[in-house]
Amino acid sequence: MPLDADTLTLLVDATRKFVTERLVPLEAEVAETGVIPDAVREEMQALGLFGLSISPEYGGLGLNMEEEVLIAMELGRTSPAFRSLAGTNIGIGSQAIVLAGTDEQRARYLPRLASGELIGSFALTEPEAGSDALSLRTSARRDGDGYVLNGTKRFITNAPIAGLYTVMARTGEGHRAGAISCFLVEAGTPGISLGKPDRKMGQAGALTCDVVFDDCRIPASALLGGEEGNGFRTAMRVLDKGRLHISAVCVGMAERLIAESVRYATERKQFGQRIADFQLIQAMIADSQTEAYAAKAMVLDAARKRDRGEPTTLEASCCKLFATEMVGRVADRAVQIHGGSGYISEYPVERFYRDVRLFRLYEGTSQIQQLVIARETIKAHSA
Ligand code: COS
Repeated sequence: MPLDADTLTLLVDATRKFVTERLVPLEAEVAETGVIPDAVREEMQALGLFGLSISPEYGGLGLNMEEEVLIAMELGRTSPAFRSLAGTNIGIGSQAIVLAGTDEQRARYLPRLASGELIGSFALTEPEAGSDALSLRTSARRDGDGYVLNGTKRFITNAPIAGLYTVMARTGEGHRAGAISCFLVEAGTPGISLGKPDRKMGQAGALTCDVVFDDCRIPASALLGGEEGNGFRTAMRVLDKGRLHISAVCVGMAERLIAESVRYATERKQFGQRIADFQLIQAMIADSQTEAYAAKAMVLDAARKRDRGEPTTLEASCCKLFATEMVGRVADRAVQIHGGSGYISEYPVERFYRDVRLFRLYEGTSQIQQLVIARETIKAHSA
């Protein structure tokens, strides 16, 4: 059930105000310390940001995809670490439960994920299984009335603060989807240990680390949906939504970078005039604006299609490929427009330039999106 137009406008405006007045002033501090203050998390909880798309039945706001991407665009206008904290709970940190959980699993976890009391994380990637996710090695061995997990997960977003890990693990042999199952593993279960926080190029404050399972015993009730063999397909469906959400974040970030570029170009004077008056600067602004608009139109179109219940694997990958590459170009132009000032940390574009690099890597690299797009296109034309 979509929100009425007034409520949606109120929510978008409230998010924009929160981003502008509360988060933007904290960007430099979070980049420096790598820590998002607890008070900010509480304010994000109060705004409902942890439960945007989770059903009201479980305490969320129940936004459809079009509404969610509009909010994600607003959150994209600041350091990605803030979005990462809340966005994981409505995306890859909860979607497997939403899509394939039992009623009991939904009732147990979704209300606390929606409120932000519980932080979720998605544990698919491994040291030897990145793009080739099907080759993951973490095993879940049936043992008595439960399973025993062994293996290492890598670059797991929010793992250092997560209360719940959605873990894809092998319950069968071979490079095939039916060999992978999905488990809901609670933090603090004996046999889980965390690696050191990853030191990254950017996105300070968005926490990632290894999660290691060493004879970690979990109950049979941790098996998602109560059925083995659906873990990989569920993970792919989770990513179909996640890729659209990330694309929306890229649109917001591009709009912020354009705003920063215009601000600088209208203040900075060279050769006796504002650099915004030079056509070569204007060309960069025009290219960035055009590309951001194209990405926005794509994301909204794909989100509406998803809301109509149509398959959007192809569209999600098209959006992820275009929007993440687009924001990389926009960030590059933003630095160029700032000249030498764009290379020093006093201006946010230096930080955003590093932050946006991750968008082309996580939730599937650009090359994986190309592969999915080509496969889906060839399939559609061969049908
Ligand atoms: N929705 C539902 N099911 C899907 C799907 C989707 N979007 N994509 C694939 N599947 C299913 C396939 O239908 C197939 O099922 P069957 O075995 O029943 O036929 C199964 O999953 C295996 O898919 P496929 O044959 O395409 O597997 P491949 O190993 O060839 O390729 C890719 C899968 C490369 C697309 C996948 O591994 C991938 O997305 N890798 C990137 C992983 C990633 O994004 N990591 C980021 C970590 S999370 S931050």
